[in-house]
Order: sequence, then structure tokens, then C-alpha cells
Amino acid sequence: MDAYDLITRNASEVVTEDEVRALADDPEGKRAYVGYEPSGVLHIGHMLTANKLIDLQEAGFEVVVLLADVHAYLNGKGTFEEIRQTAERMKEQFIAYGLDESQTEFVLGSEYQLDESYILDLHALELETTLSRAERAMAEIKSGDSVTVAQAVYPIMQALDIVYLDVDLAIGGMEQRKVHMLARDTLPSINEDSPTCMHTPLIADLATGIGKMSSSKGVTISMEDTAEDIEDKVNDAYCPPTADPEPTDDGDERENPVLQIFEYHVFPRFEQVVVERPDEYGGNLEYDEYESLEADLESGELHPLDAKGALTSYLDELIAPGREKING
Ligand code: NAL
Repeated sequence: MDAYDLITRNASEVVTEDEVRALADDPEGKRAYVGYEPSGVLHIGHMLTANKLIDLQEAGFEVVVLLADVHAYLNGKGTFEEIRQTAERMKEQFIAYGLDESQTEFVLGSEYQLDESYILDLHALELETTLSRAERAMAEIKSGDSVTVAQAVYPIMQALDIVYLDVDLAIGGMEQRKVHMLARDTLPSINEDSPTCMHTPLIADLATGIGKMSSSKGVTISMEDTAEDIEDKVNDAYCPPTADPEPTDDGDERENPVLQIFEYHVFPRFEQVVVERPDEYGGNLEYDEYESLEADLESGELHPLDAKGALTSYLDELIAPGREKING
């Protein structure tokens, strides 16, 4: 796989391809970041952007993880004290999950976001941003029903962070795209370059395949799940024998979350995927790439229950080191 393919694999959106190609041509010393609000438990959604960071480390990038404590506070995720503790646990879990500690810089937002120069630059960007634009940028990020002033400041700070962390490539889930577009449009007004961005897909709710997986509602897999939790959740998961399920009767789009997890979590981290089956059911199946597993599920060669059994053991292998970090 060449550097560009590795850097962009499994991305839903690359802004722009030309800009990423230029980075891929000379990745040494280039910096990529992802930011996370420390809140709740590290789950499979966080781990999707973490996989991208691991790809980028392999391609030679320096990787910055922003533990966005001030952002979590602005988004109503708790007291500063609680958020700080969560940030510390999150950092340990990322390392356990496979981010190379010697190649990863962890930064707490509050280390620089309270400095006078940052605040003055923030106010300069606030002057350039309408309230409605900030509100739109937050549509898929905000917690709660109404939008607070704090939540309108949030995306403007996120844009400014790209400058302060001196980042060449901003990574986020698709729910971050409007914040990144705001950054691309407004940073030139304070004489900064528009940042290059790349967005990772959103995984559908495990139980229904509808909407995006989230820890606040529906079913997700977290770094603190036991092997039994994973087995139960995966066994109950929505997994029709197709990668392209029909919409619901209410017209909601559906995905196959079991296939999505194979594609975005398992294949990027394992050379080969083995589905164990007793000899009387045809014996083990071996896959070197996601597409062949998908084709076998669609043709009926691979039964959804066998796919789920394999997914359970691979997920457990990915999650076990983080779980041990917590349970000691
Ligand atoms: C991500 C978040 C907050 C601040 C950031 C600053 C720079 C880069 C990325 C950042 C968290 C993200 C979330 N908005 O929804 O988790």
C-alpha cells in the first residue's frame, strides 16, 4: 500500500485530495491530530479515529492527541475535576489500545487555551463568525437540546486549536466536518492557512443498524466491556446477510454494523481474519481482506452467527489491553 492509500484508507471524506497527496509525498515531520472530549468511557467510536492515528504513525506522521478538557466543560460534560480525571484514564487507554507512546503527544486543552494570546485570537475569530454558523457547526456535537453561548464558542476554539497545535492534518469523525469547514473558511481571516482535514465514517447502532453508534443511547462497545458483555452485544447485533440493508418502513437508512466493525476495526488491525467453524459446517474460513468476508456473507457461504462469533473474539483481543489498564 502506498503512503496516500494508507493515509486515506477507510476515510469517508478527504478535504482536499490534492492537499493530502502533498502531505503523503513527504510525511516526515508532518503533524496530525485528533481531539477528544474526555467524557464517559472510551468506546468503539473513539477507537475508529485512533485506528487512523495508528495508520498515520505508520506513514511517518507525528500524532497529537488533544484531550479537550475545556471543550468538554463548554459542552456540559461535568466539572473540571471530573473531566481531568477522565482525561487521564482516556490517555492510558489509548496507549493500551496501540497508540505508540513515543510517537504520540498528548496535550490537555487547558494547557494553552487559557493563555492571553489564545483568548485574544479567539475573540478575533468570534468577530468573523456568525452565531448561526457556529450553531450549525455544533449540530452533531452538542449535548442537550438548546444551544448555549458556551457551545457557540466551542467550534471557534476547535478551529483555533488547529493553529495553536501547529497541525498539518486534522482528523475527526464525520460529525466534526462542519467544524472543520468553519475552520477552513474563517482561519484565513486571521492570516492562517485553511487546514487539511480527513473524516472517518460513523458506525451505526449495533442493535438496530440505524443512526450512529453513541454511548449516550443505543448499544456501543466500550474499552471497559468484559468478554461476556462483548459476546452478548455482538450476538444481539443487527446483521442481515448484506452490506446494504433495506431502509426501515419509516424510511430510516440502515447499515450492517457487524460488517462495519469488521471493515473499520478488525481488518485494519489484523493481517488475516479467521472465522472458526467445526469441520461438519465446512471448517475454518480465512480472509486477507474485508471485501471477501463481505462477499461470503452476501452469498451465504458465511453465516451471520459465525461472523458474529469471530467478531466477538477479535474485538475482545483489541479491547483486552485497555480493560486490563482499568481493572489492574
Ligand atoms: C476535538 C474536540 C474538541 C476540540 C478540538 C480541538 C482541536 C481538534 C480537535 C478537537 C472534540 C470533538 C468531539 N469536537 O466532539 O469530541
